[in-house]
Amino acid sequence: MTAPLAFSTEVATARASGAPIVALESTIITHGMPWPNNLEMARKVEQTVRDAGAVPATIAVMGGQIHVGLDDATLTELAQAKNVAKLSRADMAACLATGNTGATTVAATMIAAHLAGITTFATGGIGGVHKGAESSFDISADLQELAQTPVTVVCAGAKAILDLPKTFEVLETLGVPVIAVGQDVLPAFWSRSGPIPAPLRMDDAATIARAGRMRAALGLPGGQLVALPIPQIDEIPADTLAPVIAQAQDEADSQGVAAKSVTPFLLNRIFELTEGRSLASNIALVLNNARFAAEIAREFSTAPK
Ligand code: PSU
Repeated sequence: MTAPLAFSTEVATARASGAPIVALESTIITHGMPWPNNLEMARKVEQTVRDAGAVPATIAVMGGQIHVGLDDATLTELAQAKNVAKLSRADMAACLATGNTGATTVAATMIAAHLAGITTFATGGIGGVHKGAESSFDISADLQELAQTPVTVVCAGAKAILDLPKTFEVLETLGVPVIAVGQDVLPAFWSRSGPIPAPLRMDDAATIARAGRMRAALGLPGGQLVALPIPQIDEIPADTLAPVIAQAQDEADSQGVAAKSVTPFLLNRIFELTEGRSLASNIALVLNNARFAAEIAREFSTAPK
């Protein structure tokens, strides 16, 4: 049995010619943003990748296949679909076996991208260690995936709803290179900077691609996490957001929100409490990440093998 991959025409053509491809996830569409902003974001992010000289491959599970690249009709259908599963490493094969529809998180998108030979992936923010994890044990499978699957993931940091110091401690323990772009502190998703020093700093796409190839040459498993700060005009300062995040977290705790529902619940409450400002920032940072991921993908594709 081989992995059931289904490529869009655009992605199949890019694979045949060795053109750079950027993987994109679908949980951000189905669970991370409200309709119809989610579809608008998904289309814009694909166009941003094209404008930057690479081919977008949005990934989702449908009809027993891992779709790598979605046409506009499928993207539109997915963006409006209800009860879509949120897939990570644990449930991807089960979703394929049952023929259900599933959106891929960072972890599942990395698995699919690697199967498809795609080196670079753009998202908004990875999952991580949730606040209160010392009693809930809620740690995203995204972190383990970064430790074992060789894909370079471009994000704007881990989402600021998480316990950021613990998230980066775990990444360090797992041996994941965490690279801040152009600054010495890690960006914090909606905000350009946070209190955590960057473990590594690189200022250009070529160096990041070279480091990725070097990791493979050393026989080290796993990927790289690239943390690109949100553009200044789109950021929400961390101290403006802190009380909003705290309120959303309190509500999640008192309502007993757990497991896979925590991140979508918090993102939605922060959207409501900021009257949409958090969503505008989230979209801006995803577009910024997509553009930089396309640059990295181009560096990977032009480098001598
Ligand atoms: N980036 C965003 N919004 C999102 C996500 C990323 O801007 O909703 C998704 C990704 O799919 C990531 C998931 O894998 O959030 C993390 O979920 P959890 O904390 O349940 O692991």
